[in-house]
Amino acid sequence: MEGPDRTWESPDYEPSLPVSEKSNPLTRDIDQASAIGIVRMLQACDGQMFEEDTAVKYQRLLSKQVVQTLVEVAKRVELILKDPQDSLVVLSGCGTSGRIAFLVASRFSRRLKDVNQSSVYSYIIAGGDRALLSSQEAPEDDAKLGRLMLKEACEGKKRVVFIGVSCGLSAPFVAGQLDFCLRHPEVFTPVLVGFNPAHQARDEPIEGCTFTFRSVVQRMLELAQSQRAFIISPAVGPEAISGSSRMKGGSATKILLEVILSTAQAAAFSRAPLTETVTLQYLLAYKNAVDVTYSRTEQISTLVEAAGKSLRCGGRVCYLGWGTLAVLGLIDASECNPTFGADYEDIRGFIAGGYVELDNNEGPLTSLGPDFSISHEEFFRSVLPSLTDRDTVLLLYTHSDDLGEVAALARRVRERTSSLHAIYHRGGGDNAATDRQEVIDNLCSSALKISWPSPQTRISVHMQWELSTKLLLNAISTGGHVLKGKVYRNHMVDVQVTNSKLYRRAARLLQKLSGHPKSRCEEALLKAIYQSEQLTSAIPLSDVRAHTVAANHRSRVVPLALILLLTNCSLKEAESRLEQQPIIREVVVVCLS
Ligand code: S6P
Repeated sequence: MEGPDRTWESPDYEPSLPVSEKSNPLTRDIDQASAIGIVRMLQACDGQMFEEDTAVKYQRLLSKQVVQTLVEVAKRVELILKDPQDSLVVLSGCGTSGRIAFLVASRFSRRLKDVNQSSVYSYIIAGGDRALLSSQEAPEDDAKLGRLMLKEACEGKKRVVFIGVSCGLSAPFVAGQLDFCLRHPEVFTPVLVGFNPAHQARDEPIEGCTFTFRSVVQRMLELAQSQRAFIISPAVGPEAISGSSRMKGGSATKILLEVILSTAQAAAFSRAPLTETVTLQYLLAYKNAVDVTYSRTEQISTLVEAAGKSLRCGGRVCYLGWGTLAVLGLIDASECNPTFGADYEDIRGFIAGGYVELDNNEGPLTSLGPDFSISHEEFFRSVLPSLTDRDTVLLLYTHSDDLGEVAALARRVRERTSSLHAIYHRGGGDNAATDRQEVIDNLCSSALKISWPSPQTRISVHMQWELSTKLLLNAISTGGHVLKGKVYRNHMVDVQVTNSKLYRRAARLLQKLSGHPKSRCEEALLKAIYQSEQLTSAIPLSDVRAHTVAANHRSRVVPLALILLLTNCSLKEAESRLEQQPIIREVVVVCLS
């Protein structure tokens, strides 16, 4: 059997880029693959998360040093769980990292409540709760905001374990928080979670600050020697779609945070030993979850095909879920806008019980607009009446959900579209097909049912189901958009340019695809952002923040800039080309040939 492809680990492979921004050699041709081909590529890519280190360059998820640090951090959390007075464990991040922080903090808070323990977990997401459900990329650049939100969350606390997540070791918001922790060592133990080696942390100046992400990491590395700060940054390999850290980055974040909190909680309340062996067993349980999920390649590809078909013909994909699986649906849907330039209606999530079930800090957000309507009732009211065969609906549930309710919902949806599918997880030994399950099966055109054996460790089987569901939904939304032509090779060509990281990524992509120098590519990007044939001196090249603010009101700026670069045409002509051929991949192919 062939060994894993380790091309990306070579020092000559895209040497100027950190791992999280490199393009993955495994998915170079994903844009031309069939649904099943896409799923196989994603499987290989996700498999890289658990590859062993070669002792040369990168720490990996299962590396001894990573496991050791996980144990040490869990011990700090254990201390807080045992003596929660005036103490807090804060999980924080931007975009997907903040959403996963929310998911994990909520789950573990609920667990504490169930055993009558005081709550110690809290989450912070850049941009506040609206960012749980929609793309809010600008606050990611705001280090001061990060610091203020952390300060507010920790008011009056005497001991705080702060876990800041930035997959790319790049978000100024998180750098600002870590810097704040480092300035107050009497209260804070800072922990950084990300997926690049420390020396690849971003070194770009941060507005209004004297530090960069990298300089913060350097300070942490010094303190790490005496265990006053911790860095957990294994490489998980480049993302399947370059830079799309919602995928492996999000999955690995979920794994690491859950392993820390699960082992800490087991140690605090069940006197379970907190050792490297136990921690490794937890990690391997997640590896198993990935393997079990991808053993259903054919069924996953049916779902990808259905999503692609709907998206291609202007239809929608709706995830209707229960409990935390529904939260994963909401998260996955929210990420399609910044990644693929998708409209909020293209892929939408709904959760039984709406905001009561979501249980977010700020409560119901429905007043913010139609994209914040998330309950099943809202789905019935605003989506169901216009649902047709062009649309795909996916039910997400487990055997502990109310199957009567699932069946009733399936019946109503089936009256409007035949593209109704289900993802259903059930526990070991529960193989009896209930009447209700049979009803659901008969209504659905496909049902991906996974029976999970009882886990060997204390890991909650629900957390494995969640990871499995995350992988499936990422495959469906990514695969669907690939089939729609939203990806060129393995690049997001219709990415939003709404923060400095995305702006830099867009400029790099233009250079790569057009072969033109950086200055010319930025010029084209700015023409597209400011809708201007001639750039005036009022638009200084260096003010990236102003550009990202302006880009907030524009769509398809990267495709436009690319056409400008490849054809040398006017902005007007480039726009008309895009009008005629909305499949961006096709436009790129034509221009390149
Ligand atoms: C990525 C996602 C983004 C990132 C966010 C934070 O697929 O759309 O919202 O999560 O930019 O990135 P990082 O590297 O700080 O975790």
